[in-house]
Amino acid sequence: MLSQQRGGYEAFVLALCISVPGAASAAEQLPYGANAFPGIIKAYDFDQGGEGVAYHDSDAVNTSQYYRPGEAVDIGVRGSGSYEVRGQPGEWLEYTVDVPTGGRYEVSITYSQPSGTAQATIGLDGATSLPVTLPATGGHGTFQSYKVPTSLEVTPGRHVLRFTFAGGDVYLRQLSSARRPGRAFYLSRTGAGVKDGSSGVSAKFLDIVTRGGDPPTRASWSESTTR
Ligand SMILES: [Ca+2]
Ligand SMILES: [Ca+2]
Repeated sequence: MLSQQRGGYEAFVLALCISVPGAASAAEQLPYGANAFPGIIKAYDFDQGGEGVAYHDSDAVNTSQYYRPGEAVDIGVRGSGSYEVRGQPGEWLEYTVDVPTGGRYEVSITYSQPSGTAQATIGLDGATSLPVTLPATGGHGTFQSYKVPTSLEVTPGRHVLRFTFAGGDVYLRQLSSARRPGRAFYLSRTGAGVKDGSSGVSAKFLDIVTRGGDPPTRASWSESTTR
């Protein structure tokens, strides 16, 4: 009888441990906003999960204390009243993105950069890393949209998009995406890829070179403007 009671107690304690969300486990990365391709991703709608999981910030506080004051990411407001993330080189933000329809997507970045150029990278699922050079906008309160020259090939399903502040003094307001028309798959001796047929004679070809693994863990991207 005693052993039965003890067994019941242990089972009860075990059930308690199981039912406590997140007990003694690493922070889980979860979406904050309903981000999707195509669509607009507000910079401040980065994922939940905190430092090192959903973002990297150089200190532990949101110095401006806007919108999500409990996070370390620095969210401020300039100009028209829309919030922006104020980045420093090395900091990054991740966004869980749902993609109902796969395809090739153009990504545009709305940002401000007072003077000189800024650098950023856009990553997808820890693999793709597109370097981006952002022209100056003339002031932190002057925001512009810049279309990333290389499109992203995105499969249907859930992905994680990473924006990294790589250089400059960027205030990031949003990322927007639009699906490109006229795409077609091709196979060649050098690999499989996607042909963008929407730009006529100067059609660009995107070669995807996978580096092993199933599914591939990393990919490098190269473009040429001739067949
Ligand atoms: Ca910061
Ligand atoms: Ca901070």
